[in-house]
Amino acid sequence: LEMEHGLRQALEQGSFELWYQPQLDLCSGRVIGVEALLRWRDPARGLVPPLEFIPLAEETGLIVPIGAWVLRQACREARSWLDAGLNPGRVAVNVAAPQIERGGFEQVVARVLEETGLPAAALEVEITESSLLHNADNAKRVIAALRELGVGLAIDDFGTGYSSLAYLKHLAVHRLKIDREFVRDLPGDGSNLAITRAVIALSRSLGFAVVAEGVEVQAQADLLRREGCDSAQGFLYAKPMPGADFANWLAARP
Ligand code: G
Ligand code: G
Ligand code: MN
Ligand code: NA
Repeated sequence: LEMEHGLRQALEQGSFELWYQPQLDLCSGRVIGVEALLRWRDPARGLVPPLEFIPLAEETGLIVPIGAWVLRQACREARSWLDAGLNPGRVAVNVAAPQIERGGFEQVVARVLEETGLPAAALEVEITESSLLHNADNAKRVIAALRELGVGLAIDDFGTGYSSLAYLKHLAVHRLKIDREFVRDLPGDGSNLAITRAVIALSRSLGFAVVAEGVEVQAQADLLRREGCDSAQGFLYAKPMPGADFANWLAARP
């Protein structure tokens, strides 16, 4: 109850911030996108990571206004990087199941794009595999509407749920994110290697781009590139950082 009060107060007082982690093309080394990651700066608790408050935000429905703030802030910051002559690629925003189930999500996205002046093609929405399956008919409708707008769609934590690639093909999905869990023990772990290979091969044959999460060492990047994975995100390249630091990081690249 105390944390719920804290979350409401954080929304009112502007105590949320977004940190950003770049995604790189595994062949060219170019930045192709950046994921926005929510943090809560609480006077008593310090910088609170999302796993400590997002479950409660989802239960209480507070994720709906928090998620709208995340979307607006990410689009605003991405617009400011474009205005500074930087090219961050697509900015990827995490979206939780209640935001989609509530109805009107596509209208919120359209309004935020209009207000911030960010081109739809510069935005990607990340939806977890499990939240997609929660209410499949509604999710399908929302995804079609986002595609109509020109917004990209990525399936987050892929491989941890039970959706089939054939089902995703049926939806207007652009990219799959291979969950960090499968990447962590590469290249040594044989079964994770088999899963990663299968996901990449099937994704490619169905026309999805693939991004691997949690890439920490060069051997993982090399293996993923060899297997045909398009892009990667992880500590090997950069940790999540505040927006101003990300703009500097981007500006310093050749
Ligand atoms: O940045 P960190 O590794 O602590 O993030 C942990 C998880 O929190 C991420 O995997 C992501 O799924 C989730 N997360 C981060 N930011 C957001 C957000 O803005 N909205 C939602 N719904 N989830 C987020
Ligand atoms: O939405 P998602 O669960 O994909 O969010 C990515 C999370 O993974 C962020 O919380 C980020 O801090 C974390 N992360 C990003 N890169 C790495 C990495 O290379 N190693 C580990 N252990 N965590 C990472
Ligand atoms: Mn994500
Ligand atoms: Na993920």
